[in-house]
Amino acid sequence: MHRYAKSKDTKARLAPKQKISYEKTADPAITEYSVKALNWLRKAEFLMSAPKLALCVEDTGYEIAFAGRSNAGKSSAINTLTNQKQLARASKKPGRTQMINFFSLGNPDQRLVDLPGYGYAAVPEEMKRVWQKELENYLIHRQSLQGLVLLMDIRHPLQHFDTMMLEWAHSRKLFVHILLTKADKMNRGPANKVLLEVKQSLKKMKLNFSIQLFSSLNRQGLEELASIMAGRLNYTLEHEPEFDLSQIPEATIDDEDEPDLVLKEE
Ligand SMILES: Nc1nc2c(ncn2[C@@H]2O[C@H](COP(=O)(O)OP(=O)(O)O)[C@@H](O)[C@H]2O)c(=O)[nH]1
Ligand SMILES: [Mg+2]
Repeated sequence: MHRYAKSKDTKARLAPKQKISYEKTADPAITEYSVKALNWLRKAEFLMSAPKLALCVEDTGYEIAFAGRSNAGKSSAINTLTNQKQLARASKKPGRTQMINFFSLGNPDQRLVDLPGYGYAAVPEEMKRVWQKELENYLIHRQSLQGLVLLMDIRHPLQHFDTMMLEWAHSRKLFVHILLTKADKMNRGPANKVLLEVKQSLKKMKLNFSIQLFSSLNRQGLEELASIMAGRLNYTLEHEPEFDLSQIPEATIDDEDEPDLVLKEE
């Protein structure tokens, strides 16, 4: 037998034993900026709900909109990000959030926006058509829109509407940051595998968007998201008081979701 043609078994036995380190390493996402950004995001207050673009708050300053299929976790993510249980009214009934909801961040010129979910099968056809038109109107004409956070349930990423939205955002040169939500529903290995697969699909589609794992349940990915939000909304550290991350109380969300109801893609 050739000396290099060893069986897999032999190779494994001859491989140097890897040392596994259990030392805690600091999460690189937790920076002074992210901690202060989280503190700032806690100032979120409900501004208003608009059924259509014409009735939205004045189109000045900066805003970031949360988009995704119904039940993807948009409202929960906004609640977690702002550390307010009820701010965006995470709903157990998918399709209920049919308004464009605005939240100010201590200043009406810096806002988060909870968009109506797209693609929910149980909404009557006519209503769906009207809503899609309004969503499109908002996305095309909103001057203060600095970008989108596109949320996809980690168990069902890149469905038809998601891909449409991503390609459309790319064609309009709109910034997009993708969240694979409910990451707590999977173990770390499989979750990272999905993350890699989605990254590869995006690359194939020539979509150069940032992406991360996120969970409102255990707050995974919170600091990373906070930093990105603050950066896009032009938040700066000047005149910010000292802040201690450990003083943020644990956020809680409604227990389990109802996945079967929303998996139907038309
Ligand atoms: N396990 C888990 N469930 C979540 C998470 N985020 C949201 N959910 C649940 O998913 C359902 C839909 O969430 P919601 O925020 O209302 O979604 P939206 O329709 O996109 O606004 C609710 O039952 C939430 O409790 C998460 O990170 N982990
Ligand atoms: Mg919602």
